[in-house]
Amino acid sequence: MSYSLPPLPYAYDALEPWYDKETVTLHHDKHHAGYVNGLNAALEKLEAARESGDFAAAKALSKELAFHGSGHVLHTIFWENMKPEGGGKPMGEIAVQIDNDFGSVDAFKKQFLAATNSVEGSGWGILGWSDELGKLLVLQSEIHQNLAVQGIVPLLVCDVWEHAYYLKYQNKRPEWTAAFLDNLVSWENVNQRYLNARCK
Ligand code: MN3
Repeated sequence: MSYSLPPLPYAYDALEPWYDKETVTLHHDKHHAGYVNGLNAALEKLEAARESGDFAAAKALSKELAFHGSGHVLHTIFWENMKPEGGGKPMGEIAVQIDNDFGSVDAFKKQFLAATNSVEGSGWGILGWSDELGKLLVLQSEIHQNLAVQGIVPLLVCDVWEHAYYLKYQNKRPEWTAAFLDNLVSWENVNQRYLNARCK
């Protein structure tokens, strides 16, 4: 089985003016597609290794799997996390849990933006649910997979690789992350992901 690039859940220009059509098009059709292709290539090479019994490349292929697999997963969540006319306040059960774990929506937003804006190099800001810890956590991710707390289920992810914002926002990463949170986030999607992730 191989994976394919999921279509965007809205038109390429649907997130204007906060997220421009040119960036969305390149980001989805080229960058996200690259991670899908990389994931499929890693899985094919691992299958070939199992067939031949030659695992000389196991270390490199494991890294490829983590990088491209995480890239595909995070981008899939990222597109679904946004909608036209998004932003506003968290709603539903996620709003209650944010109050429990961060004290207030405002405190959560400040922490999320501070963490996301200070990612070293390429990476992501992530709001995730840990069923083991019974808690929401704000995390940074370097590239796609480093600095994770194991077992976390990403609910809200903000891409801060330069390809995600540089055409429109240039070096002003905080303007991109503020636009994402204030004008693009679909809290309905984040809340549904929280409900799906929460088992205990
Ligand atoms: Mn990206």
